[in-house]
Amino acid sequence: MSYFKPKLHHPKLPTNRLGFTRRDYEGPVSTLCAGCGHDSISAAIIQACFELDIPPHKVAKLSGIGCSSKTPTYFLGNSHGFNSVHGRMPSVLTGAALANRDLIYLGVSGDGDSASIGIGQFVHCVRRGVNMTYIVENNGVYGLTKGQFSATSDKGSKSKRGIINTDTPIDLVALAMQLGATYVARSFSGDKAQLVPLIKGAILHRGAAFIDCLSPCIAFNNHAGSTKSFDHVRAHNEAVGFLDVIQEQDEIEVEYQAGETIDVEHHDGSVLRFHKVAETYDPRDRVAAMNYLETRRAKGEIVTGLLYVDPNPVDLHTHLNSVGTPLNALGDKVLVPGAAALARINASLR
Ligand SMILES: Cc1ncc(C[n+]2csc(CCOP(=O)(O)OP(=O)(O)O)c2C)c(N)n1
Ligand code: SF4
Ligand SMILES: [Mg+2]
Repeated sequence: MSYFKPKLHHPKLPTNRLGFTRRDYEGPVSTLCAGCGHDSISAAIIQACFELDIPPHKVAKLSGIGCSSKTPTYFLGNSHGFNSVHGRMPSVLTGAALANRDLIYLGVSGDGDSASIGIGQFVHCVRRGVNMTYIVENNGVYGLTKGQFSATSDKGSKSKRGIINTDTPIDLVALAMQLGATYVARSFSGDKAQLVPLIKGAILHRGAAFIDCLSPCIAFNNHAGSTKSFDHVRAHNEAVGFLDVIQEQDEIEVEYQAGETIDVEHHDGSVLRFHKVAETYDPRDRVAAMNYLETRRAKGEIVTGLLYVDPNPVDLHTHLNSVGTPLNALGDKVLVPGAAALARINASLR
């Protein structure tokens, strides 16, 4: 059950360029456990959409099943939404994106939803280059079904009941890079300053954007011995850099030395400005990024930030040369071209 918030708010709340307040991007009150990392990710999505001046009706949020997949109910209450079947969000999102390229597609999933039952759906959606922002709220357990290990649980990590996981984990970030995602990031629900710009950059990116967001489950995976607890992630978090998303109307206030930053320009004039922390890190170099990830992972570090970006992404619509107009806006003339056109097509195939 969801609880609705009162509509009244302070008349002086800041508004964005569309005249909307941050509250216009919220949804009903969350029913997740108080302190769940997933709620912080919802807050970051709200902030990102507010700051990007996105018209709420231009967003479609899609999810599978799980506590993480419940969260789209709690943000963007004025947007389109589809809560699908466990592990099946990617195919529903792909279909929706093909039918209407004018919407912003936001896929929200869990580590169980995407790395366990939905792994087949995940890999094909990413490798096809669907233009989307795909966020996995990764807590290393099946939270909704009370704490079983998921496919992202680290080998050697301990469950709340004291069982040691013996399986090798799936690293969704490494997989997404290998599969050709053109924007890949990892973040932490407890680091909103890092997460909000990463979500903004993903939304502006015209290709398959994937964010693996560590999001501790306080009910079933926040104990000593877990590698997805708040304490463990804070202690092992190694950021490769931090990101500023600069839109045309933004003023750039701070000057940086050449070599410290890398700019990635988007088709719409916005710029992703990557400030290096790891000196030699270049998020445009996929092979080096994969190597860096593996090297650091072997040392027990959790690498976060913008890990890889292709400045010139090519998406599924381009691959398929699909029609630019949303299918529901095509008139009868295009959809029912008549017997002569059909005869021409048939003749060309003989
Ligand atoms: C086909 C199917 N199999 C199993 C389930 C039971 N189930 C519901 S949620 C879930 C796991 C959710 O884990 P995750 O995606 O990590 O989300 P979290 O709750 O941890 O955020 C499972 C196994 C289901 N609903 N449907
Ligand atoms: S069970 Fe875990 S994942 Fe689910 S709402 Fe509670 S803290 Fe969040
Ligand atoms: Mg989970």
